Amino acid sequence: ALSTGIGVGMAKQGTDGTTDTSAMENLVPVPVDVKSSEADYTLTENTVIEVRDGEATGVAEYLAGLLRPSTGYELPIIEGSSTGPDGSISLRLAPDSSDIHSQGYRLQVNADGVQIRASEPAGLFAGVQTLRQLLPPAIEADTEQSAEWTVSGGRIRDYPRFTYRGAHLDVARHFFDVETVKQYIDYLAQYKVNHLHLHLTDDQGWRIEIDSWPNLTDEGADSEVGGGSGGYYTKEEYKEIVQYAQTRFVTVIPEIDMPGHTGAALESYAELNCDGEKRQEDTGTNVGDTSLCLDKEVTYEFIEDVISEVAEMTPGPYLHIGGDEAHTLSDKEYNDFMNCAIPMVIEQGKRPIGWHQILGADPPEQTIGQFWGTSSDAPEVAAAAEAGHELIMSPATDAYLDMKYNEDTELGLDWAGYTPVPDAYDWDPAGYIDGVDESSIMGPETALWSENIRTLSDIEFMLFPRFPGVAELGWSPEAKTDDWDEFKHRLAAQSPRWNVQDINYYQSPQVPWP
Ligand code: TNX
Repeated sequence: ALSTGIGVGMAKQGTDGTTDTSAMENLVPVPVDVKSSEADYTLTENTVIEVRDGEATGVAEYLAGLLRPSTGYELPIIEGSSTGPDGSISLRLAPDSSDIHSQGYRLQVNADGVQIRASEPAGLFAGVQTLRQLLPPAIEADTEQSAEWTVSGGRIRDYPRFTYRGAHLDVARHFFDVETVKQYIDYLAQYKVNHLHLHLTDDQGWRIEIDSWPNLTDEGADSEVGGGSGGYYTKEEYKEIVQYAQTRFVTVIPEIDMPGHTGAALESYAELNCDGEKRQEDTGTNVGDTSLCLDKEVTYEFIEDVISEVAEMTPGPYLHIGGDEAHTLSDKEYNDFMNCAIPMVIEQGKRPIGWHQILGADPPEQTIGQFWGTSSDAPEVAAAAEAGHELIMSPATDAYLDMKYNEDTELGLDWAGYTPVPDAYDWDPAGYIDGVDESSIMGPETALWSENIRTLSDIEFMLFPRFPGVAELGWSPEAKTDDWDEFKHRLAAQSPRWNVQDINYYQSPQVPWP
């Protein structure tokens, strides 16, 4: 590989003038520190994956799972210190290196092999995602390819700007099966995003089995926007998603939206309605016209049961209780309700998250607000941050990937405006809201609402190419993420991989595709 000719605003080119898709200069997210060299390593049928520590074996297996199908090589995982005749990929946990951030890693490639060092398995995993991009795009194939499996030479030192990097998926408006969610998780992992927020309940469907309230799924799950058949995750399936995510160092955050957006629960149980009658099935896209009945004791028994069952099947530290668009309630009613619900989450040992309206209830300091506003002028949110609340940043103008790219986009919505590809990248998670300090920001999170998103292919179209941009804002240093004209070349260099992965991405004319 060449190491010259890299100017600002120009991705690295190969000798034939085309973008060198696997150059160290073209990584997304861009690492903290990169020094490329000419000393490439070539993977062969003799390469071994070497781990020094049992704790690294899971990551080694994941890596082998990525490399074996396309290379057709055996790539045995060997514990201890041994090198194959043609070198090895070595994954090393170095707990003594206090200079490595818990999610960070160091990667070194020379003619003898590849070494990834980290203080935690999560860091090794991030390093593996980097290694993946240093190989030719054909590495993404799921069948054997004939290629020269060259890894670009050099050294990388890398760690995230924000420890929290999230992606939300609405499985309520349209239901997505376990396989689709697993694929979504894989896209997150590919771009070093480490939290999956599942919007599990809404007016149009209840998507998670709750033993103590079986009608939620017996009656409340068989619908979706447009009248489709819906669906839900059994507890076993939910655990399968959680475990799959764990192998990719992704934490699942379940959201049970309340007290609004509860039409599916109100349709399942008459007693949750103030008038004692079951609500009609909802297959439309109205928002804000449903609420649990706040005057009934059974409502609080219901949320306590649901919160405790969801907490019990969720190993991650967070539980999201929605709290958006409860338009039928007064501020006092809403705040009183939240001041009952939030302690229930804390009681279950989870940290509560809510859409940023929840901060208006003046909840305990550990409550996290997820900002979904459209303006930098949000004094209530700034005041809550000042009072100690942390924020997850999902501004609808930039991070709502259900917004259309432009007026010609068929999928998606436009209530927050259009979000062309540069806009999803041209913002700063820590600088969006006036008067909020970076120390209050946990990190960015993309949202993907599914009013008219029905299939994996639809998901891919809205995600790519915007999602890798937001993922980079979450991972990479601020000083390296403020130039769309530089980023667009690295983004373009990802597309040969997406082609091999068969991702249905939007071929925006604003990206200089190779
Ligand atoms: C607003 S954002 C909503 C959702 C919709 C979304 C569509 C938020 C907290 N609530 O109910 O699906 O807009 O973009």
